Amino acid sequence: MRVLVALTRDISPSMASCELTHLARVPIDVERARAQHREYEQALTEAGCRIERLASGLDMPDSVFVEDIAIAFDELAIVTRPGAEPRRVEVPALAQALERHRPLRFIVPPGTLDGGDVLIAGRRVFVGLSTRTNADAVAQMRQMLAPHGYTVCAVTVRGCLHLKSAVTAVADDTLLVNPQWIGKDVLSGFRFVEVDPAEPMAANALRVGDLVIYPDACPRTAERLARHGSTLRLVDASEVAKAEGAVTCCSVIFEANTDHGGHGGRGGTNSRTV
Ligand code: CIR
Repeated sequence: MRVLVALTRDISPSMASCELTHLARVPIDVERARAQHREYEQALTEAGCRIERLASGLDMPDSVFVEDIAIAFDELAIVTRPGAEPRRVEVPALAQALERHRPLRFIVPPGTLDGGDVLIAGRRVFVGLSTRTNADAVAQMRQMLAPHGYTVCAVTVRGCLHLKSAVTAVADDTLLVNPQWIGKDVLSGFRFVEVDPAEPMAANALRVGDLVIYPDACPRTAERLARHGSTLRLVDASEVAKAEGAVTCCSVIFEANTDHGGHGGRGGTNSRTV
């Protein structure tokens, strides 16, 4: 039976001091953020995930955004070197947690990579060149992934923090996209649902199996997705949004090993578009 693991991490008591790039700082209600994070984990459970939650700390305000620290493939996991230097303290615990599930590869200097810049579509991996992710990291990823049959394609991100602020997958063949932030021409072979122009932050959706976990703050785009045929599980993500995060950022999802024998290595095709 297919079992999914979702790695998550506690909201830090210091979340209000998070990194910010495009947003102005506004107060964050940490208790509310915690309650919303529990609801998010509940949605992941409903989608079939087993939650493995890591502890946070005062020294890691952005700890909840685990997506940026590691990217899980069927065959291996890539541990990043986050573009924001203060976030590198988040790395060791993620690496330790993932090492039980996958062989690890590490991005090394001068490479910098945030997992929010990585969109996996079967054997195609799109990597956003952003303020956090550089070409050296893309070259390192190419070397790590080529032996497993993946192609890695660098795409330029403009106007937003990460590639997945601009585009995420809502089905194997369909991407939810904000065309102001990413050119659709670089994402050939897909169908597209565009965000409602009044909701620029709406392109981040988390697809898990048949369910799309989606922020309730984007009702117009939610309607477009429903019309397209997506089954939405709405969540309130208001507090992580103030920290420039969204729904994909708060988990690292992968198939659990079924062989009880340590690392993955199932050798099949990467079946997910995430
Ligand atoms: C940061 O700037 O690093 C955090 N405040 C937000 C990271 C959001 N992560 C993501 O979109 N993957």
